[in-house]
Amino acid sequence: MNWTPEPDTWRQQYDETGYLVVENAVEPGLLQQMREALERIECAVAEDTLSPNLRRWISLERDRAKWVQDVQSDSNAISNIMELPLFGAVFQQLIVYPRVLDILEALFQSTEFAFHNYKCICKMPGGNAAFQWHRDLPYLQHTSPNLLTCMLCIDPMTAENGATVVCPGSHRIPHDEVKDSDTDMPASQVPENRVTVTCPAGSAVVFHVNLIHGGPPNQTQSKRRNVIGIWSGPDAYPTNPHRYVYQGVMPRSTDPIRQKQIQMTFGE
Ligand SMILES: O=C(O)CCC(=O)C(=O)O
Repeated sequence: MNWTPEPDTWRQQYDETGYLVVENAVEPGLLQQMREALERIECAVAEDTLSPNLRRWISLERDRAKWVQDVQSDSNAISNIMELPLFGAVFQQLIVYPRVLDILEALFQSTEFAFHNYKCICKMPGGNAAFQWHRDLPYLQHTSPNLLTCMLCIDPMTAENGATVVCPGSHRIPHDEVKDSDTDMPASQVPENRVTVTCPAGSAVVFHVNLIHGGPPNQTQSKRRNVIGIWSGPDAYPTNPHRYVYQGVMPRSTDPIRQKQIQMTFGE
């Protein structure tokens, strides 16, 4: 499938609403490899064959139920896989995947953006993994809000399977007005202008980390999985002690030392 970057159109759409959907952002072959890798992780969890070093990054529905208000579940379905690049080469190479980098470069309007982390949010059949309304920024703790969330849809997103719901324009808030409690916002505080983002598998859904979003549970018998990346812009540095694997690499940087780092790390 041909890929024609449309930086001006992307930027314009993103500027208007704080989010952007780009179909075919992941080629079918790569999508298939990611699905297979995720299936292998699922099997290994079910068979309890993952090493503890990897197993520690996986939460099940029943784990999630312990820390999310009003969610009850005893399901052993996977809910979240953190530190995805540790789980296979396909997820490491996703850090330097050109189509995604084209979109990020257009939205940051810079080559000097950095990788933060990749995780996979799974809404499995029978699960009740609704996502409360929230902004991503308070989780991230950076010097500026110039960060993007880039969700890569492994499966189609539909209203029935728990597609992410966004509030267009809600990202326009001064940095110092974003509250720690914005990680869990009561529906009464959320603007009525809400859009359910439906799109085919292989789409990228990219949004500003201050965009209010959430999502209902999956009510179908099919899986709904998103590989979610966070990326930081040139003026956004972390202010907490946590670091993810590969955090800080800059796959589009024009700095020769950064390019050498990418080449030595990912062989590009
Ligand atoms: O997967 C989704 O629909 C939303 C996930 C999300 O909001 C998050 O990980 O912050």
